[in-house]
Amino acid sequence: MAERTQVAIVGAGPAGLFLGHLLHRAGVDAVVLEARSREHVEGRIRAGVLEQGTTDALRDAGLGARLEREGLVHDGLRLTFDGEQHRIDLRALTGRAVTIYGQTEVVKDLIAARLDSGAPLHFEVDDVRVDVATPAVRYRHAGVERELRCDAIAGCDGFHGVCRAAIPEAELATWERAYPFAWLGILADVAPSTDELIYARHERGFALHSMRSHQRSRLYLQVDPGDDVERWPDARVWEELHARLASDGFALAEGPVLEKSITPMRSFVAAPLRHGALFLAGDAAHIVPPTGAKGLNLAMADVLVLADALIDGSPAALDAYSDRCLRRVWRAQHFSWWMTGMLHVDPAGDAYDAELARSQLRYVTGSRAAATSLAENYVGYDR
Ligand code: RFL
Ligand code: PHB
Repeated sequence: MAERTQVAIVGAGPAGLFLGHLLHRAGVDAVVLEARSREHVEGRIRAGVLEQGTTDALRDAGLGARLEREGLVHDGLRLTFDGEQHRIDLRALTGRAVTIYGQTEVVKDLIAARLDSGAPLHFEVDDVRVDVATPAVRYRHAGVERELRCDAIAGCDGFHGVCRAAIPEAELATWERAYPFAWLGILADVAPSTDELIYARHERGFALHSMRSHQRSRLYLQVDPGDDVERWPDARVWEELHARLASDGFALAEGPVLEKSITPMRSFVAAPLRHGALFLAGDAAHIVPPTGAKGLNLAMADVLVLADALIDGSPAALDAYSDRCLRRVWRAQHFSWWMTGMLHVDPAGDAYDAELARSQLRYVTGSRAAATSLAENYVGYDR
């Protein structure tokens, strides 16, 4: 069966769904194709921090109602090291703040908006094949072979998707960094023990206290990349969190663990983001380690630029897409790599590495200039 649309969007993560939403509002037809089920996509626990630019964009696109009610606005964050907690006042240093609102909630809002609008969104599609020359996307849905002809293909299918692989290797430059650690994350049914996120560096490794609401805490621990959740029973996770987050006056409350998983950490960039009629956006084109809370925000920023280019439709606008995104992408790459190095313990590192990290932490918490640099990157730097 053959269909036609203006933009074929592969992937219903935040990038694909937000792009579909922006195009629909501008009267551009698109079909969103997603490999997984709606339940799976809505249940995946991932990012939690939205930059002000991201929340502004969601509001401008008519998606602000629940975000406004349930999002937690944070004017600062905490850095704990050597058993002391320090505050970075994001608002005072930059005039901006971040909002804690789970990626799952963003995705639920976007799916609800798309289904309400009646615009096409197909879950559980199989065997997606991208034909950049025609251009078309071929796939199977409910056992039926389909062809979607289009003017443009948006590759929003994440790091493990098929779109990036449709670009000939010789046409794509890639940059990559692997890290000798991973994050074990838990979602706990307990009120957060802190009113702002705590990023901690401890000699036993990194820890992060984040949250999803006034009742739900999200916490992370640096673990070995080869580690297994089976080796991390709840009691061991809490013991390690107590040790690494410890500081004067801070007490960590425990609660039932609702979810536990291990995520590897990687930095990756592929460029250019355009190959003929195919445009890559979000994790399909670039990955950052989560320490800087940038991945979701970068995906949303790409898509804002891509939607404008596709709506404009001129060769100049489409040509400018890749370079316009890559400036921000590389700033976020550097910031995420830098935060990761400062806050984690490299198992192959030595005492010299540890002293450099501690010195850097003293500098960013002691110097207004250094704190401002961290803060302006954390809230989102887009120039
Ligand atoms: P996604 O979310 O991976 O969505 C891609 C979608 O494409 C589908 N797909 C396909 N569909 C059709 N055909 C195929 N062949 C397909 N192959 C794949 C997938 O099923 C999926 O639905 O990419 P997108 O939209 O680019 O969004 C990127 C973000 O998800 C990601 O950058 C963030 O989650 C990263 N991240 C964080 N980002 C932040 O901005 N702030 C944070 O605080 C933050 N914390 C995190 C994070 C990521 C984490 N993990 C699990 C990697 C914390 C963690 C632990
Ligand atoms: C989260 O709440 O999941 C989270 C917060 C900050 C990060 C990464 C993840 O840097």
